[in-house]
Amino acid sequence: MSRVSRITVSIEDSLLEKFESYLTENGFPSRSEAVKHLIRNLLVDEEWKEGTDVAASLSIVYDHHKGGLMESLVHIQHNFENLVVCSQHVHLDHNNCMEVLVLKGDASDINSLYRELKSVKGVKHCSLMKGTTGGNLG
Ligand code: NI
Repeated sequence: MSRVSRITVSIEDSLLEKFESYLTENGFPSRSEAVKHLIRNLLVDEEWKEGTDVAASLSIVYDHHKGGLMESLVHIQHNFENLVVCSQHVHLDHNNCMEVLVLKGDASDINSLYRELKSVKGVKHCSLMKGTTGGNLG
């Protein structure tokens, strides 16, 4: 287990009040846990700027009756086959399907895959959840 340091931060009262509200609304047990959460989010944002080894999940919702749509989505995924760790297809109802992809690799490649998938005609929703492999977060 890594050593823990105690730090002191000077902060304006008005900003601290907003931070305390954030803690309460988001259920953090302490200021320390909230600060660690925010720092890790910031570090993950930085990982996506440098971008050599990141992880993400991407979800797509579409109507599988649309002609050529599924073929286009599969074709694009095959062009980025090195990024796709796994995928899951869920039949949401009679018409709509959801695909969830777990991705790992270069951030710019993952962003390219996201851009291509969300722009396919007939895709109802496509979202990218930027994550991390966790290796750089201690
Ligand atoms: Ni389906």
